Order: sequence, then C-alpha cells, then structure tokens
Amino acid sequence: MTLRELPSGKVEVGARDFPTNRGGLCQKGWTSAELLDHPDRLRTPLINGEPATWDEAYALIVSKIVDIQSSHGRDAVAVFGGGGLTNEKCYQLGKFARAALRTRNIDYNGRFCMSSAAAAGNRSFGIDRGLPFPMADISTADTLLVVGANVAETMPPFARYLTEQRQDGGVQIVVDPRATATARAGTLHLQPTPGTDLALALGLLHIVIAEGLVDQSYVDARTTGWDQVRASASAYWPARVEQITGVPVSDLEFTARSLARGRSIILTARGAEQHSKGVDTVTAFINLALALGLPGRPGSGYGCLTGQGNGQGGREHGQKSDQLPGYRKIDDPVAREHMAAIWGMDSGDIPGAGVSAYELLDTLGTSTKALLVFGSNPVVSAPNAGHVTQRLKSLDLLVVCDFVLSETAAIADVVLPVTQWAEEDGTMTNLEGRVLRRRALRRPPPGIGTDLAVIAELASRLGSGVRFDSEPHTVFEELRRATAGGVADYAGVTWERVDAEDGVFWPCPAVDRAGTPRLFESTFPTASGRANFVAVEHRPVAEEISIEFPLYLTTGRVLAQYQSGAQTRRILPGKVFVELHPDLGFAEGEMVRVISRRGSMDAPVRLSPTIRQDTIFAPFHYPGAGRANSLTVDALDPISRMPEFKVCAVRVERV
Ligand SMILES: Nc1nc2c(c(=O)[nH]1)N[C@H]1C(S)=C(S)[C@@H](COP(=O)(O)OP(=O)(O)OC[C@H]3O[C@@H](n4cnc5c(=O)[nH]c(N)nc54)[C@H](O)[C@@H]3O)O[C@H]1N2
Ligand SMILES: Nc1nc2c(c(=O)[nH]1)N[C@H]1C(S)=C(S)[C@@H](COP(=O)(O)OP(=O)(O)OC[C@H]3O[C@@H](n4cnc5c(=O)[nH]c(N)nc54)[C@H](O)[C@@H]3O)O[C@H]1N2
Ligand SMILES: [Mo]
Repeated sequence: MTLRELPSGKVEVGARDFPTNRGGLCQKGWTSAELLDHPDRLRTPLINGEPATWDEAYALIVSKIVDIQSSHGRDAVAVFGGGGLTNEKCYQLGKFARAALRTRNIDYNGRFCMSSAAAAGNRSFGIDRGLPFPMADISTADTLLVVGANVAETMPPFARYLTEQRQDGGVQIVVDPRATATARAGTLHLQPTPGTDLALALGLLHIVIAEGLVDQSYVDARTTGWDQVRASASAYWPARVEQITGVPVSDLEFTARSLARGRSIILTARGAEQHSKGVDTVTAFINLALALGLPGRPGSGYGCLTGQGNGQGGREHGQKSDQLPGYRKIDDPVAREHMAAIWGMDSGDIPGAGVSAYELLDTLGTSTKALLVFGSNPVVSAPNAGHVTQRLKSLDLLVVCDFVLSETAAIADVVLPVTQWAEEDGTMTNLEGRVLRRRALRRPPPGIGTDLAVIAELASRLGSGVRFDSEPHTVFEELRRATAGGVADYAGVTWERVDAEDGVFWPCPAVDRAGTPRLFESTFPTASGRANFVAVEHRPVAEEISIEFPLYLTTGRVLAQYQSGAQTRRILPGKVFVELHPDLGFAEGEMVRVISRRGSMDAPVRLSPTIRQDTIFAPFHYPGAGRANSLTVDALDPISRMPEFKVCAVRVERV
C-alpha cells in the first residue's frame, strides 16, 4: 500500500500495483490510517491507569522485575509477543527474553494462529513456509481444495486468485460448516460437522487409493512412510466418512477425482487448524497431497494461508518458546553456540524451552509473577478468556505496550504507548516467505516510544551485558547474521534488495544469490531429502455435544473487524452477533445467551438458513458480554499446543 502525509498531518492510504495484492486493499487497509490520530490513541505511559513519565514507568518496571527475579527466579518473568510485530521486533523480543531477562518463558499469539500448520509442515516437509510456491500459482490450478478458510472475508485482496482460478474454468471446493461467501462462490461446498476434517482427509485418501489414483512413481521417488499411511486410510471407507463428517459420498468422490486430475492445490487455514487435533488434520491433507504427487510439482502443492500481518516472519525469529532465530531449535547445541556468539554471551546462559502461549497464561499468578505483552490482547483473544483474565489480574506486574488501551492494557499496571505501522521502519514476511519492507512515513506524535526503544531501554536498565540496538536497520543486520545457516536463512536479504526486487523469498543465504520462490522442486529439506508420510488417525473433538450442551459453537472472523478488535472497533462500527439456523426456534435480532461449561456470551441472533443445524457461529472480535472466548475450551493440540478455538459444546437460551 502507498501512504501520503497530507498538509493537515493526516495520512492518506492508496494502493500501488504490487505483485501480491495487485493494488488491492481490504476495508481494514483503506481505513487503517484513521487510527493514527484517533482520540483513543495513547500519548503517555500509564501507571495504574494514571499518566506517568517514561522514567517513572521504566523505574517501576525494572525495580519490580529485579525483585521478582531475585525472590522467584528468572523464569518468574515472562514475555508475550505477537505475529503482527515486524521481524526486527520479533527478533529483539526473543533476544530480550533469553539474553536480558534470561527467562525461558516467552511465547506469542502465533501459537493461537498458525502453529498447527507450522508443526505439520516441519514434520512432513522439514520446513514451515506457508506457501512453498508464489501465490500466483493458485490462479492456475485446475482444482483448488480450500479447507477452513473464508478468504472472501479474511483475505479480500488474496481472494482474487481464487476468483481468477474459477474464471479460468478451475474446480474450486470449499470445506466449511458454514455457507460463507467463499463457500458460496466455489464449485462445490462440503459442509462437515466441525472438527471432522481429519476423517474427511483420510476418506479422500481412501478413495484415491481405491480408485488407483496414487502417483506411485512420485511416492517411490520422493517420499518415505507410504505403507503405514496407506494402511491407515483403509478404515476410512466412504460410507463411514459420510457418517462421521456428514459429507455425502458422491461429494467425497467428486473431490478426490478432481484433485487427481491436472494441477491441484490444497490450502488450509484456521478452520482446519484451530483444533486439538490440528497438526494431525493438516498432516492428513499433506498425506493426501503427497499421494497425489503434488508438492514440488509446477502449479501444484499444499499450502497454509497466513494470519496476521507478519504471521510468517513472526514464527521464525525466536519469540516462540522453543525457538531461536532463523527457525533454529533452542535445544540444539549448535544453534545455541551460534546465537551465544552473536549475542556475546555464554551458551549455557541461554535458557531452555519454555511453555506454549496458553500454558504460559495459565501459570500467571502462580509460578509466573510478571508478564510483558507486545502486540496481543489476550483478554479478548485467548481461549477460556474468563479464566485467562483472572490469571492476568493475579500478576504482581503486568506491562502492556500498545497504541490504544486494549482490554488487556486496561488491566495492566504499566502501559507504554508505542508507534504504529506508518511511523516505523522494518520488515515483514508474507505467507510466500517473501520478505517485505514497512516504511516510516511520518514522525510519531511526541511522547511516544517504539517497541525496539522500550526493549533496549529495559535491557540497559536491567544491567544486561548483551547489547540491544533500537534502530530497526541495525537490528535487521544482526538478524541476518543470526539467521545465517538456519532454516529461515535471511543472510542474503538486505533492505536494499527487498526494495529493488519487490521482496526477497527466504531461504536466501547470500547477497549474490537469488531468493527461493519455489521449494521442493527437486528435494525436501528433511534428513533424507524425501517428504515424510506420517500416519494419523481421526479422533473426536475435546468436548462433544450432550443433552445439556447440544450445539457446536465455532468461532472466527467477519470482514469489517480485525482480531480482538482493539484497532478496528474504534473506527469501523459493527455489532456482535451469533449466527444460527432458523429451525432452532429463535427470531432474527432476538437477544440470546450462549452458555458453555466455562462461561456465557450475550448477543442478538442472526439467522442463517445455510449453517448446519447443529452448529452456531460467533465472531471473536468483541469484549465484555459479547466475548466469544468466554465460551471456548482450553483443550490443546498435543504437538502444536494450539487451543481448540473452532469447537466447543454450548446451549442457547433466551435472555
Ligand atoms: N476481516 C478479518 N480478516 C482477517 C483477520 C480478522 O480478524 N478479520 N485475521 C487475520 C488472521 S490473524 C487470521 S489467522 C486469518 C484467518 O483466516 P480464516 O482461517 O479464513 O478465518 P476464520 O474465520 O478464523 O476461519 C475460517 C472458516 O473456518 C470455518 N470453520 C469453523 N470450524 C471449522 C471446522 O471444523 N472445519 C472447517 N473446515 N472449517 C471450519 C469457519 O466457519 C470460518 O468460515 O484471517 C486474517 N484476516
Ligand atoms: N475464539 C477465537 N479466538 C481466537 C481466534 C479464533 O479464530 N477464534 N483466532 C486466534 C488468532 S488466529 C489470532 S492471530 C489471535 C489474535 O488476537 P490478538 O493476539 O489479541 O491480536 P490483536 O487483536 O491483533 O491484538 C494486537 C494488540 O496489539 C496491538 N498492536 C498491534 N501492532 C502492534 C505493535 O507493533 N506493537 C505493539 N506493542 N502493539 C501492537 C494492537 O493495538 C492490539 O491491542 O486471536 C486468536 N483468538
Ligand atoms: Mo491469526
């Protein structure tokens, strides 16, 4: 997008013809500048809700951290980051936790976002890059299978690739319990019971095997583990899968046969992934793609659609509890030595792996006494949010860096006001692994800090022996060295190249080497060079419906609101609602209370004749009585630790 500062000081948003969005922006993009000078913008630090100086705020934070760490140990102070932060901030936040606080406890909201697809990608392909091919490939696919993504509302500029794919005569199959705008636009809509995509994928693989559609020469040459996976699919015959998922056998057959013809792409997003079996579900779709010989073949493959602005880069540079920069593992001795040399510390002083986002939030007030939040609003967005809010309130110290008083900032001991996107330089990495620039267009209002400056100042006041820079370009140069030789290798990416080449695709190990738009063409970055088939089994949702709680609740997004709503509710009006089937006996607009084992939510009814009768939907963008996460269950995937945001059992009552 392009930005221009008008003589009035306001910022005007325009769109330039960029290869990924082709000049398109969604409504949130067009209106994003309105928040820059919004009256709700924070302009001074706050201590217990009262304006304070930066010096007072820093002094309080540092004295409390020192006290807490000396009485309860270093791990009693934790950091919570976000996938919306620039690469430079993500890198610096991970370094701050490990090298300045020397705590193992750092994790981030990306755990709630793409962690299941990331874990599955690593397990099967040896790498986690959302799309292993450029986005434009999507419009050339003969068949596109879109599982649990509502791109018409969540990625409007990207949705053009789907439109083009259909206009070129491609078959498009959308899997969603709701007839979303995306599902309605496709060739075929599969409407499974929430939480049954794993059985669906196994059922499709069963048909592919039974009908002789496996690409055996690809399987022999490029994969391992096929025999076990073939055997595991045998129990998922079509009639049984219809019974589990509610998807008719004829639709399963149509889907399997379409995917086996020509160029095919399978895409997943949060609908398939935000489950306590999210990793295995994605794995089952990857197994299907491998059996059909898709990954690495031109115009074909498997990909995971991205979440936040820097959803991809956010998971590469060390704000994840088990990770060091460049997608290195924190328990790998070689990786620890490499980072210790760059940070100028002893590798033995780098802490080990911490726990995942929800598990961390669950320890607040017990083993964790202080939390520093950068770029997330867990009071609204965490699962079982009533419980999480209690935990946050029981901390000795909660610090939130934000530009507005989010619901989480509102209960913080100290709030630090920081710059917004138009006021800072840096880089972000999109779902294709393409590193892009963010440019400062104007100076921030007086009195406002930057995330990088806050981190550097805290590190220095904490007496850190390790140096922290606050200038984004210098931090990026350090990040290049830190990622050199890692999976997500940015060593050859410079800001100048990013500008000149409209982005550079990682891995890019040297400045004189091109980036890597396409992965897997000849080999997979696994130990054997082959992709791994991993046998998986379907399993039920964590909380099944019952007489007391007879409906499935699923949650997600609407076009006009962004995430926890901290940024968009202030500029785009919109009301909470709960979408349900007319046969449940409620009237349009009627106020209802949705109740789960954990809490309740009040909202007016929006009737939808096309949603499954056993399923209701609520957006998670709203706080207070309309907070959908008061209801959600905190069951976690055993591998990714992703919460089951997409299914829990509820009942609906008149208020
Ligand atoms: N307008 C808007 N756009 C956004 C965001 C936003 O907040 N607002 N957030 C961004 C972020 S961080 C993310 S992660 C992406 C998310 O992008 P998406 O994944 O497209 O968004 P969701 O609405 O969470 O979920 C997609 C669909 O999954 C369906 N679903 C629910 N349960 C199941 C299930 O069991 N199986 C299947 N197959 N589908 C199911 C829902 O009905 C929903 O339509 O959007 C990004 N874009
Ligand atoms: N029920 C349910 N819950 C969900 C989901 C779901 O589908 N259903 N989806 C999950 C997903 S995919 C995600 S990504 C999360 C998102 O939920 P959150 O993690 O809460 O993300 P945001 O709402 O984007 O919150 C970002 C906060 O950081 C601030 N902020 C933005 N940029 C910056 C920055 O550069 N620096 C600093 N310091 N602050 C910044 C914003 O003003 C805002 O207050 O929600 C998860 N929760
Ligand atoms: Mo997300």
